[in-house]
Order: sequence, then C-alpha cells, then structure tokens
Amino acid sequence: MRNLRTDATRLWDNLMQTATIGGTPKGGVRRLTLTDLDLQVRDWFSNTARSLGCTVTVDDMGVMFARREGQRSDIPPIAIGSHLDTQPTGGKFDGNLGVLAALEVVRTLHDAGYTTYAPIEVVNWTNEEGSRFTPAMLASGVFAKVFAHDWAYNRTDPAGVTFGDALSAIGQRGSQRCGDHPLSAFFELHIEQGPILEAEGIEVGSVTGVQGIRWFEVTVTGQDAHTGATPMRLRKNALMGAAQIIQEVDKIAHAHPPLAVATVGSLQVKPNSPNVVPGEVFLTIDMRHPDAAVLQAMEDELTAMLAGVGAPLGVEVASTRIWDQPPVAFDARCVDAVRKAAKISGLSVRDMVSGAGHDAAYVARVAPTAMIFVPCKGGISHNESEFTSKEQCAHGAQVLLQAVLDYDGWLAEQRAAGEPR
Ligand code: HGY
Ligand code: MN
Ligand code: MN
Repeated sequence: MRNLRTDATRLWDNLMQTATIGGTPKGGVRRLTLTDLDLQVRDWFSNTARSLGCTVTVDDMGVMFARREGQRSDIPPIAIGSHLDTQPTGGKFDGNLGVLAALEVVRTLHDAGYTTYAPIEVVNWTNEEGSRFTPAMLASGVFAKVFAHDWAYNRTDPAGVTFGDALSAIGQRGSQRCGDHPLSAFFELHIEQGPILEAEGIEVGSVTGVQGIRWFEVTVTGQDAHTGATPMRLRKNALMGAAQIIQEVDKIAHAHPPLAVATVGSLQVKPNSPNVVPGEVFLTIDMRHPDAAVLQAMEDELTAMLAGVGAPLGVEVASTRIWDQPPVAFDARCVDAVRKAAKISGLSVRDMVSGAGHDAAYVARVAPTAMIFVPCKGGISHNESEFTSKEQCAHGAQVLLQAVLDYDGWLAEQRAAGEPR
C-alpha cells in the first residue's frame, strides 16, 4: 500500500478551519481544555470522524476515540492522534496537526476502501497542555495509571473550578473507564516545537523518547504593607523572594549545559496593588533533562536554594513537586516503523529526543509507542506565530500513514506466525 497518499490540501484546509475555533487576532488559537471552545472542536472532531464511518466513544476523562474497524475487530487498535486543547496564546499546529493528520489517514484509507488488519483509532487526549489544569498530559496520565481518577477530577483551575466539574459541564464525561482500553500501538505526529530539524534541513524526526519533566508549585509568604509608610528594613516582601527564586532557577539550568532547561512560567502576586508591599507570591517551576540523574541533581539544587531564600527577607517559602514525568524511551519497533515510513516517502529523517512533553510519553507505559516530528518555523511554539508549512504538514501525515501501515503489516505477520502479541 505504498502508493496510498494523504491529501495535503484537505489536511491544510481542515487545519485552517479548526484554527478558527478559538482563533486569536494575532493568528494563534486560544482553546483551553474543557471550555465551550474545546467542546466546539470536539463536536467538529466527532462529526468528521462519523462522516468517515468511524464510531466515536468518549471515556470518563473525556478522551475521544474515533474507531475504524479492521479485518480483526478482536485485537486492540493501532491508535493515532494527539490533543485539541491549546495554550492561552497557542498556535494552529501544536496538537491539532496530530489529530487532524490522523483523521486524514483514516479518510485516505476510507476513500481507498482499504481495510487494515487491526482497527485504527484516532485519539483526542484531554488536557494535554496542563495550562488550565495542572499537570500537563492529565488524561493520558490517568490512561497510563500514573494519576488516580479522583486526583485528576479534583485538580482546580485558577478560578477554583475542578477538572471533574468542567468535564461534566461540557458533557464530555463518558462512561468508559479511562485506561481500560488496550492498544496495539500508538503513533503521535507533532511539530517539533524546537529548532533542530529546521536548522539541519531535515524533513522528519523519528522520535526515540521524551526528556524528563518535573513541575513545582512555590508559595512565598511575607506581609502586605503600605508602600509609603513601611520602611525598607521592616518589610517582608514576598515578591523580592520570588525575584531571587526566578534568577536562581535560571542559574540551575545554566549549571547543567547543554540540555538542562528550567523556567518560572507563571507568577501570581497578591494583592497585586501598586501601593501594597506584596505579602504573597505563587509561582510555578518547570525543570527538564533527558537524564534522570541530572534532573534529580537539579531538584536537589532547587531545594537547597529555596531553603536559603526566606530568612534574610523575613518571608516563608513553601514548595511542592506536583509533577514528575521520568525520561521515556519509545518502542524500538515503532520507532523503526517511523524511520522506514520516512524513507519510503522519500523524506530525510533523523532520530531525536523530544524536549516537549507529549501524551505519547504516558501512553508508552501501556502500549508500544513512537512519535513523528516535523519542523516548525524558527522552532517557535506555544506562541501565536507558530507555523509549519502545508508541505511539512503533508510530510507528517504521509509518514504517519505509512508508519501505521508498516506496523499493521507487522502485526498481521506476528499473528500469522502465531507469535503472542
Ligand atoms: O509541557 C509540555 O511540554 C507540553 O507542551 N504540554
Ligand atoms: Mn502538544
Ligand atoms: Mn503544547
């Protein structure tokens, strides 16, 4: 089936159409998880999948599965997909490309009247971004049995709304238990969100794994005071503590070159008034590294640093690690299917580890998994200017199609040979 080809224009038109759901004046997409906008794109997904003859189910974490039957409906499906939620100032391609390219794969099979050996399921994972509800990849984490349902349901957004209530409010809390859904394999197409492929002029990344990620929530507590009447020596300025932490977190990453990254990405100052010395600051820390030992060393340095901030400033510093996603190695057979797919598609390809987290990192714990990367302009993502060309999107969809066909053929051979799967 090497002559099967996805349709570049159809994929691009669908990408541009769905980008209008939550589209921003700067050309990005703001479609936070479990909002009405998320529901709109979920409805688009279901209607489109059903128009291709798929059956659509939703599990109790809102994860959507659009199923196309194979010759063997009794074996677990090959899943393909990503996420449709975005960052507050997200782009058109992060997550969206993976889901829409997967639908394009199904449409290509449908139009060709080709029936795969295994069923194919297109997946939309809930709350991949972790922006409205922390941590990221919440539903795929429940799917992989890393997070308990109740823990996930009780995560709250900045307005105090729980994940469970938001899920029910848009009618996306399905009956199927998240995680009780065996998969034969999972392939996720995604933009690289970094500069490597573009810089090297390589068309496809065969992703071998995902670096380790740890998130921390820190609260610095001082004392609200009048900015005019309170002498500097008597202040307990929480923002001064936060400012020191922000600087020191950056230094920790620079102390572990070239791969370590660490970021204070969100900051809430209370009471956030021009003439009040801030009495409380809440901030988040995101630390990443491909090597678990280095990531642990970074956390140890963070702990030591935080312990020394409070006393000199007369403030209290409390820190909680809310997420620990160890480095992930993807399935060798799946990665090889991606490499082969790129090569038979006439595309240049190189192995690489993902800097960004993805649902595939959790799914890899319960099913053979791999990812496909295509370049994005300037390596920019989580930014309204995020851009991947029509041709590059088409490359990704074609490699996804061929990787699925390769793996599907291998599954059939295994079964024919009587190998346990
Ligand atoms: O945080 C991440 O790496 C992903 O984009 N959610
Ligand atoms: Mn993503
Ligand atoms: Mn993202």
